[in-house]
Amino acid sequence: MFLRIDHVGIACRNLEESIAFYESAFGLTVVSREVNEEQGVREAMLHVADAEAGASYIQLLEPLGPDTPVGKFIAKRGEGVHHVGYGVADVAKALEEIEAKGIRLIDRRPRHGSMGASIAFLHPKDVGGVLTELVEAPRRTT
Ligand code: V0V
Ligand code: CO
Repeated sequence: MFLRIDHVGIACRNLEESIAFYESAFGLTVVSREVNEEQGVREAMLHVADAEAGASYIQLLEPLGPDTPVGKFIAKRGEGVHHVGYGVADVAKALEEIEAKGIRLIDRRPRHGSMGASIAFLHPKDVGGVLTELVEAPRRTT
């Protein structure tokens, strides 16, 4: 069902400071910056590697406020790994298959994600404490 790890999401208090760290420590490059009001985040994607199954990224996430998923996460647990995003070919189909296994979905239908992707989250309580995201990259136009 999973094609690759698309990204690992990391909660941080200050996006610009975290970007500067990843650039200087690991030489990663920012390929996208977006504000996603629906998800309550200001985020940046840093490219890690390209593979046949697609690219992989680190996603740095700064909360837009305390009453957002990432804001609540940082208040409870501090900065750190927030979620794992797996690449899938078809999010809607993957959601159906996963729900049939009795795993709780946070999103019953795909939402707008970074860089034009369709995304959906699974509840961490049903995935061993790991917030899990499905990512369907936009179709290539070239
Ligand atoms: C919360 N919990 C987590 C967690 N966040 N466990 C593991 N990983 C996380 N990231 C635990 C928390 O410790 C509590 O456990 C329990 O879940 C309930 O948490 P809460 O603080 O009371 O918060 P809720 O229930 O209001 O919300 C938790 C959920 C929420 C996971 C439902 O954060 C959510 O809907 N997340 C999905 C959307 C999201 O995260 N968006 C930001 C990334 P205890 O203490 O009761 O044991 S946006 C993104 O990735 C984009 C745009 C992209 O990739 O393109
Ligand atoms: Co994500």
